Amino acid sequence: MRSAVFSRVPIAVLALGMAVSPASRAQTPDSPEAKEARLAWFHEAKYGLFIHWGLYAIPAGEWQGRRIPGIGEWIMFRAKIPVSEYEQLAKQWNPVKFDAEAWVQLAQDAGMKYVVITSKHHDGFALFHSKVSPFNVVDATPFGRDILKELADACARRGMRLGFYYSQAQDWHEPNGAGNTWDFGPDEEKDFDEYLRGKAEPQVRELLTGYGKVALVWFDTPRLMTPERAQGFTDLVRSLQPKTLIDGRLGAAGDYVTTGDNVIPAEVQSTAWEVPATLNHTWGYREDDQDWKSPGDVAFKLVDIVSKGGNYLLNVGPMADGTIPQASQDVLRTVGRWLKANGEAVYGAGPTPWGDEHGEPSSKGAKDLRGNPLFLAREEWRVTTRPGKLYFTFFKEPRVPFDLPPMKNAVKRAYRLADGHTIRVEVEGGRPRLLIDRPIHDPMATVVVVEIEGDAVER
Ligand code: JFZ
Repeated sequence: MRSAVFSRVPIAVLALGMAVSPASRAQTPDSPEAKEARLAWFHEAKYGLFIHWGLYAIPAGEWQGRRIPGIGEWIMFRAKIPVSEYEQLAKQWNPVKFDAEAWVQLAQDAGMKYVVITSKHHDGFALFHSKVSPFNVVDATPFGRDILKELADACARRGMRLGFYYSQAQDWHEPNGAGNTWDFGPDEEKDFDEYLRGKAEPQVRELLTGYGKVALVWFDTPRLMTPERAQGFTDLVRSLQPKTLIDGRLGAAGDYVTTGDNVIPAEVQSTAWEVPATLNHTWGYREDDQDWKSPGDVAFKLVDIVSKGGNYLLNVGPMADGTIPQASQDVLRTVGRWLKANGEAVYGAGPTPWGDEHGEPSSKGAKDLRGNPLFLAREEWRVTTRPGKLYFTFFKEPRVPFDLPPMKNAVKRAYRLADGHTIRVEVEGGRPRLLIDRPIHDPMATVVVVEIEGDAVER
């Protein structure tokens, strides 16, 4: 009998839905608890190294003597290069100076806590030994080494989290992949599911079964990605490595929001988010783009992003010989040295309890290029938090005395994070203010820690 009853019960229970014990619901990979558990390292890490590397590093922005404008990794698309010509680049691929240890060392020197590399970008070339497509670094090049294997081993040896960027939808090498209309015609007429079943899903399975622990999969440009197609990838990742994070560009909600390229929200965001950013104006290496962000700009953006609850995934585009441009290494190492002394204000830190310091919408209703209300950003200082501590990071000389934003909490003491130097606090009209020594200690950015009564700010 029970069974008969039982047969009705499951549907009823499912219908009731909520009858499932919280414990068992928490077990499902898509439960909020499981997601928060997956995100724990991400919230601690804050700062990662993005690596765009592939055949496009060979032309480096130029094709048949012509400079092809735009981001370097899109040269095949911008110059409408036929597959038959583009895949010849594989025969030239021989980055003999590639040293996975050196790359992970750079990430560590830079103060970065995770690395995400392009396992396959839109051009369809795999930087790993794929058994489902011969268009890969081991089978199609004189180099013949599995770059992701070497990087995964170096990351594992050094305790660095590794993630894989994978272009799940666009694949300009495949007749049924999205994006190559110059060889294969309009996407709408392609058998996209054949490409997903025949290449994309099997390659994601290879990445999640052959390269150790994968911290995250960074999907991108979700063209033609219906909820069903996206769910196929979600189920695949969850079934193979349940702890692996999925970014926000799969074509369905991932574990966190991915903003547009180099787009930093104006204010604090309540959900987990990450901004993918360039150090110059391209992801893949371009010989002619030497317009690098300054260390001060990178440090500001990092603290600005953390003060708004986000993560910063900052990119390098290695050259075809396997080395990372010295200029980008120098910027990253300079910020890394700053983080050695001031990392407490960044790693695992929470967003500002205030926000006025970020700026305000234009009072005159002015619009930005996208027609959104213009936001007048302020960049003098930012606040990040830990229980009982507020980290004020000054990027410009503050007005002194510096009035602390309104809070009910009493101030216990204040000091400079980098060297512990005491900062005098005075209370004027019930409002605590800091007598910060001038000029500020580190012109790139100086952090003053304010210890308060209580864990969190009470407004
Ligand atoms: C994509 C790629 O096309 C590009 O090559 C690079 O890998 C970058 C990280 O991601 O470019 C995008 C994708 C989405 C947006 C902008 C650029 N967007 O949502 O604004």
